[in-house]
Amino acid sequence: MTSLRRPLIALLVLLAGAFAPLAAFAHSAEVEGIKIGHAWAPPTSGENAAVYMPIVNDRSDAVTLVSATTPVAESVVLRKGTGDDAQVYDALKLSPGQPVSLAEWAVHLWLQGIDRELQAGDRFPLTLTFEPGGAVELEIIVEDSPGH
Ligand SMILES: [Cu+2]
Repeated sequence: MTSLRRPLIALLVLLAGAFAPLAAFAHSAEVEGIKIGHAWAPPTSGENAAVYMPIVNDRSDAVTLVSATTPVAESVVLRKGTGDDAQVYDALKLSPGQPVSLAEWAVHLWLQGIDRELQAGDRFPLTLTFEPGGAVELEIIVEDSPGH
């Protein structure tokens, strides 16, 4: 039976290799019932960048997004609006069962003091902390428009 098993093992190794990059590039996540979908950022060569994603709090209690950090920027704030009209927030409350879009037209993450150019296809880590819920690390995809 060895002759049959060997191809099977070879196939499994191939499959594992094919799926490994997907796992490494996971950019949606869940922590304690807080679900985060496709997280992305438009390309920029400036010092600031927006990060967008949908979040749904599937818990029975409200949670608050209290902080966001990334090694590519000095600081991350929550922002609504653009330019001089923009308002900045320290935290974002997420009511139970209510989907929230961190989007251009709504409150979104605003990275300040970026240390590199963000080009389409780049990826960078970003950690969100919820109370209650804890911290979750995401991989943000840099793309011109959300991929899916
Ligand atoms: Cu996605």
